[in-house]
Amino acid sequence: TSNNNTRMDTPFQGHDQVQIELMKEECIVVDNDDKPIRAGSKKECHLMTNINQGLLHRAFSIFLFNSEGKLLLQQRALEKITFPGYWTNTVCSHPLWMESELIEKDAYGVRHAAQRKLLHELGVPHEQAPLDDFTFMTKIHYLSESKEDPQWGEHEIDHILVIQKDVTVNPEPNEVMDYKYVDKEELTQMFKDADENKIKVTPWFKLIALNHLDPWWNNLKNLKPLVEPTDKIHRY
Ligand code: DMA
Ligand code: MN
Repeated sequence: TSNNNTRMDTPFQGHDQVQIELMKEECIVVDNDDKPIRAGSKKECHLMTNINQGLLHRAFSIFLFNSEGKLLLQQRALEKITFPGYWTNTVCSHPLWMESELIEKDAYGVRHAAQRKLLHELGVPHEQAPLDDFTFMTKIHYLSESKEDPQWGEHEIDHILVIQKDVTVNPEPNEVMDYKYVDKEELTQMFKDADENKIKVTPWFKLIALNHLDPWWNNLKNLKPLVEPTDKIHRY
């Protein structure tokens, strides 16, 4: 009906109601140096019309390894508005415009958000992923349109977190349709399959995996020397 603004809102046409609701979340709009400017809705931050005018927000990407050194991947649910059905790193999301997730010191804000989303997307309880077990590694700035619905996309400064921990996984089906642990060879094979259009892999996961992942994966027990200063931002 005409007073149901959500249904009438064209960029949401054909999308999942739960995911539409989540577009009300308040993301952190940042400048090119990752300094917070203001809150911006997830909807505002992910519409290509705004992104093409330079709108940029803060994100995080978790790379969780088990004690055998295998990397936990997820396949995004078909309900996701951006990159549905794509394989990606353990969890990707956004710290929100709230006091606890805005704290910059020791990447506390993004680590706190990481705990929140590990629970929401994969059902990993907080005590299995303690704040102190996440290592902030570096920041990545990139822009990418979602091919499935090109009205939507990503333009982020992505804070990368690595954690090695055995966890119990219980996925939320509205977020995650599948998950698996991979070793390096299996991951290489996945990128080959993606090149042959047999599977889809998110653009940010691919660029992080190809440009940054190896040294981290080789040094899971000694990540500290590989941590980059917070003012270093890799631009892609
Ligand atoms: C956004 O991921 C974050 C990155 C690093 C691309 P997402 O679309 O999975 O976010 P959310 O789970 O909050 O919808
Ligand atoms: Mn985003």
